[in-house]
Amino acid sequence: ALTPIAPGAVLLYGFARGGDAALLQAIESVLSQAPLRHWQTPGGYTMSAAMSNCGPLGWVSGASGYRYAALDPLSGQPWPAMPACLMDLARRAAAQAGYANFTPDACLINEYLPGAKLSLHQDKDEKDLRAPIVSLSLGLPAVFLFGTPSRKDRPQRWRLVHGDVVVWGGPSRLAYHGVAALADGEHALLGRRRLNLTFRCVK
Ligand code: MD5
Ligand code: FE
Repeated sequence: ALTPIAPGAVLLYGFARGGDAALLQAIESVLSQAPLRHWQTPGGYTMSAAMSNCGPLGWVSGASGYRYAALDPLSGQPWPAMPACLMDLARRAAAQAGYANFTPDACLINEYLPGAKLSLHQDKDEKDLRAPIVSLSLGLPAVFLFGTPSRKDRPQRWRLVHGDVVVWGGPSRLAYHGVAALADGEHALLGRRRLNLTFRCVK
């Protein structure tokens, strides 16, 4: 089902549920090469979600700020290549939402354990803001907070479950958003965690 949740934002409910085992295997292979880690924010806090990346560019954070980098600061090596099944999923989801020829050059992998959250923020460090961001949710359900381009507006709450894909484009691309603290639970494939992958056109 294709559910519009805001102007430019489309929820593809269960879009990735069929191929989940293969997707997870590809993700675990990436994470064996570039392990999940907790970045420091520029303000000196440790993020509660753990992160890694695949593809040409990866999102990194530290005392000097946020940026996209071609090398993993932990290893000094390029990020692992984006597995074909992940690229293909992102492209098919974008096309279904009306964005033909989506070719992401970055895939950020976020891992949430119970209690982990992501504070309200905008994603605006990508060069071409006309390209959407495609996000894939796996594992435990999360409450996604979805506001507007104005921080003052109170966010709506959407429950995202295993296999859901959201395409954030148009006016939603610059909406404030976040993830509420993850509730404890057990997922058959992922155990006590949630993974979220975001596919982005950065350069
Ligand atoms: C997550 N990740 O569930 C979310 C899903 C991040 C992040 O926010 O930056 O890693 S991505 C949701 C998103 C992306 C771009 C725009 C909007 C939402 N939006 O307009 O609400 O880990
Ligand atoms: Fe974000």
